[in-house]
Amino acid sequence: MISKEMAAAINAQINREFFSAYYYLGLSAKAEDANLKGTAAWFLAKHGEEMGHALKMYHYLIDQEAPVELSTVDAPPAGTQNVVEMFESTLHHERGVTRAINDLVDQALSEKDHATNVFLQWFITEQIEEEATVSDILGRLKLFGDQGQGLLLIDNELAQLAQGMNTTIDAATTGP
Ligand code: OFO
Repeated sequence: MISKEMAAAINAQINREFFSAYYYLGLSAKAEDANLKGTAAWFLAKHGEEMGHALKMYHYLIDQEAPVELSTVDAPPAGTQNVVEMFESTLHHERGVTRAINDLVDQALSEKDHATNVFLQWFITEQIEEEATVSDILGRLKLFGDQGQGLLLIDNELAQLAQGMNTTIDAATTGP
């Protein structure tokens, strides 16, 4: 059993994870609109990953017999973005999520809630990987150009990356 405060903080994070999923679905739609099929597939795979993260937390609350409180998910930002802006906003977004996960760990540690601390370590590692991947894509876009053949090359790479992404993350359990 975890504290009411810890459960509330995890419920808030569930909302952020669903927002992340929605955010990436919005970017996928923008990429579709720009005929960037690989980029759209990559953001759609991100959408699936974020849904998995939300469900992982959902199942953790259930396992801990803590109440699940679902709340309204904000709409993703409207408007058009070029592909560099899409990945810049993704990096900015993920850095915000990393701060939120770090705050959750701080809270678990301050409550001496070892179970939640251990549970959250998976998310800490995931955030490191996500930020690194997005930085890498952004670096390549800036290096090879976000237009013409360079963009086509990166779009094809993103299509391949999307195929390898673990969108079937084991969301039905709290384990890694
Ligand atoms: Fe939920 O993994 Fe990043 O946002």
